[in-house]
Amino acid sequence: MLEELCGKKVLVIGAGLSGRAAAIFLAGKGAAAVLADNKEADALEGLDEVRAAGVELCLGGMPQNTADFALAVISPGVPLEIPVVESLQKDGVPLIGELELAYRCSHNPYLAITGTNGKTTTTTLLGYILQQSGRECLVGGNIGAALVNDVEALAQDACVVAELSSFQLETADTFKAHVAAFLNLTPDHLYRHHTMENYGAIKAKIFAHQTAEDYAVLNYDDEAVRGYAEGLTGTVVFFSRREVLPQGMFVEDGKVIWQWGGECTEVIAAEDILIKGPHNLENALAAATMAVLYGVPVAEVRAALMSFPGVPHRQEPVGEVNGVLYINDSKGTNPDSTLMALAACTRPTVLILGGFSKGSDFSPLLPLIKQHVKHIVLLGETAEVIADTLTAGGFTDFEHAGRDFEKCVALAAAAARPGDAVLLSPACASWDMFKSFEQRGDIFRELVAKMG
Ligand code: UMA
Repeated sequence: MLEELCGKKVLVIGAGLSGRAAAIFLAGKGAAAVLADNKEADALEGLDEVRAAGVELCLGGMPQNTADFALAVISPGVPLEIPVVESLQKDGVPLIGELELAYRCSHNPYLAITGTNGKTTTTTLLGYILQQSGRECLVGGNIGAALVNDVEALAQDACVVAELSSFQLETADTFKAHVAAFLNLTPDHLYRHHTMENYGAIKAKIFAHQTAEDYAVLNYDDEAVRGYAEGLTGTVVFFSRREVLPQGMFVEDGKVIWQWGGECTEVIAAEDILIKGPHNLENALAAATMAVLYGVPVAEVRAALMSFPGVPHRQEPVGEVNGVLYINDSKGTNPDSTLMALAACTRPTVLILGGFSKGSDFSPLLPLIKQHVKHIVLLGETAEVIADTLTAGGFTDFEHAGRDFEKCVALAAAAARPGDAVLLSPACASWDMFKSFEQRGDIFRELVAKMG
């Protein structure tokens, strides 16, 4: 593919992390790369590097004439229903995402993970298991690292561990994973995918093009995910936290068991896994299944599970001040993710909720809020919608912080008593006030450090 693109015009849509990497990569291969973004230069980062690579910029809007492009690479966060995509389609220009571009330039097998929640922890853990066992791998994708620039340089026996979002899978075409895992499916990104059926079907593309030598790893406990097993071309392997399975990875009497090919092996006692909580047990089961299928000996998987410390911004304790534990779960960007953080609460909790609106329904949070939460501070664009949901559900112990994050954290601290926790798990994306959930979590961490 790359030889064909040499000297040809390629359009890259979106000048974020993914688009900049794709444009620089394509320019390096001799293509005439044009990087387009709706934003103007002063609202964008990293343009010097892009210019230095010889990429042409088209800022403040998309190109009007698309007929002379040989290929278009669209960033994951850019919806497909925009005029420039329509124009490209009319002109017959192939459109792919950066994942597909990276895949077409790869020589190594992919171990890929999708699901609504737990992707980042599972991806990081799988990368950790492989590295601890001395296997080279590149960890990237939705986790915050474009893949395209690094895949070509990988050693022959290395693999790619990729966190994949529905946005990335939507524009995948020939992508195939040797081991692919689908962790769970709950409402998210419906403003873009419209229906759960569509959202689930896009995520299930992670199993596309697999053969019997490849593995499709599915969460048996998630009915929707389990349903995708039927008709898959890869070898189906289930993991389960709740049920003893005839084959696969499961928990029995507090022990994680791997039952495969007529052999039964105890992997680890569940309590010896360092990351805690029911959802983390599921993440550990998924990562362990993938590692074992990729050939990592069970003893090495066990050692890694005993020492993996977890991931920043996912239920990350960031400090204890005046007996109050502050927990950064900024990656709680949808109600289901926040539910998991609430399920892991062990102290009376002051909760920070709210952010960019994805049209979510917050009512499923109510039962666990009533169980664990003493007070809520509401933040950002979705504050009113959440307030209405809480009031309708009979929970009125909340207050508003507007769009002032510092005030929000101060209000939460003021409402907490020694022995309590303050949990930042907003159930919303961060984009109404922050660049990313990482930035939101980092600022939270800094504000807590200042209190101490
Ligand atoms: N843009 C346009 N026109 C549009 C929409 C956007 O020009 O109609 C431009 C924006 O002005 C902006 C650029 O597109 O400059 C942003 O592109 P992007 O949203 O794809 O962001 P990137 O920085 O390229 O990051 C993307 C992923 N972002 C999204 O999917 C929203 C990152 O996932 C990923 O880490 C990165 O590529 C590398 O692969 C982040 C994410 O929030 C973590 N993912 C969602 C999630 O986890 O819930 C799916």
